[in-house]
Amino acid sequence: MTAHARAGAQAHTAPADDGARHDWTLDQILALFGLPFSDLLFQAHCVYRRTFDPNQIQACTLLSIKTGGCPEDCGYCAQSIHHATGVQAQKLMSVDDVAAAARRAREAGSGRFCMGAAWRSLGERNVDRITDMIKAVKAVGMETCVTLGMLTGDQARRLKAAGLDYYNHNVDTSEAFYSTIITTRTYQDRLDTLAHVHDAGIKVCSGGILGMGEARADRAGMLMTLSNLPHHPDSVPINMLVPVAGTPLEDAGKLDPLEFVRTIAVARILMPGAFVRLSAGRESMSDEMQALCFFAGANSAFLGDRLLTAPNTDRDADMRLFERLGIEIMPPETADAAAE
Ligand code: SAM
Ligand code: DTB
Ligand code: SF4
Repeated sequence: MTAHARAGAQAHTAPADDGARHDWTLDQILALFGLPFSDLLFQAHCVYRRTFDPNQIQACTLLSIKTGGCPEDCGYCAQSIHHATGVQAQKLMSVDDVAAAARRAREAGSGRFCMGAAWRSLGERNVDRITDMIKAVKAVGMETCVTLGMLTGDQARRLKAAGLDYYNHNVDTSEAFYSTIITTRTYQDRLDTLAHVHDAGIKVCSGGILGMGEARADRAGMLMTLSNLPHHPDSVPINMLVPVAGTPLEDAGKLDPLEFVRTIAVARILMPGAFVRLSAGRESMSDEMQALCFFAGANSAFLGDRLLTAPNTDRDADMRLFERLGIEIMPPETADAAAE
């Protein structure tokens, strides 16, 4: 472990919520958003350095274990049956195929393997296959994350018993804007699943999407929800909308890249101990924009050719960018220690 990594890991082994606030008001968060850009980035970067090594990022790999055919109507999603996007529905993958994909990801240097299913909720008949997948990926030596839609408390406890590390369940946007994007479930449904996940002792991964036509107050509202949870999420993915033809949001328009960077910076200030992930949409970002996001406190990314259905940035291009920035990929064992 490098000295930097050691310092980062040690600083982070303090409880993630140590000294962090859970009582942010919307006005206070909007005041952060409204700072001069350099002041905001300076403040975020100082917070970042206190908790993490700013020259290391965590590498995660995504795999769609069950694609398409989802009954939910999320306005951004290629996998909803409500939108004609041309995505072919596929059955739940076999445990062997998932384990083989995890081994390839581990060999490519990834520390966390995130398995996504296009489900509204986890069906009882699939629980055993999912727990077998979790055990198989753990056996490869990777951290496990799944995102399977809504969970009951009992299901969350069974996933935990199988060794699950993280559950991804995004609030996606502010409570006020939510019903503009999704009508088939409520914001409270999302919060209930997050509570089940946390209560079962699984680490929470929750964030959202920017560029869906929301206002700055919605971006601030989303971060207020996340940072005022009883425990901050351990991972906060911030996705830039990947516009998908056939979805209601295909023409949502481009968000100002500097506003995206501001959102990363505010997330870092509000949730100092979280891995803030620069998630979907990196393919449409310039190297300079990504560099600003890393400076502002983003310290996790999906590597590999694909996200779930959308393409991701080319691995070689990512490696060249990290080299130009002097950023190392966090060794999986360091990422594990930092996440404890
Ligand atoms: N069905 C599960 C659910 O919704 O929780 C898990 C999979 S779902 C695809 C995971 C997350 O991916 C969504 O909550 C959303 O934040 C993100 N996502 C999906 N489509 C996206 C898109 N086109 N652009 C950016 N993010 C997207
Ligand atoms: C998250 O916040 N982003 C990832 C992961 N969690 C599951 C998914 C991004 C999906 C991008 C669109 C697609 O591939 O279909
Ligand atoms: Fe289904 Fe998840 Fe896509 Fe919504 S985001 S349509 S729940 S796969």
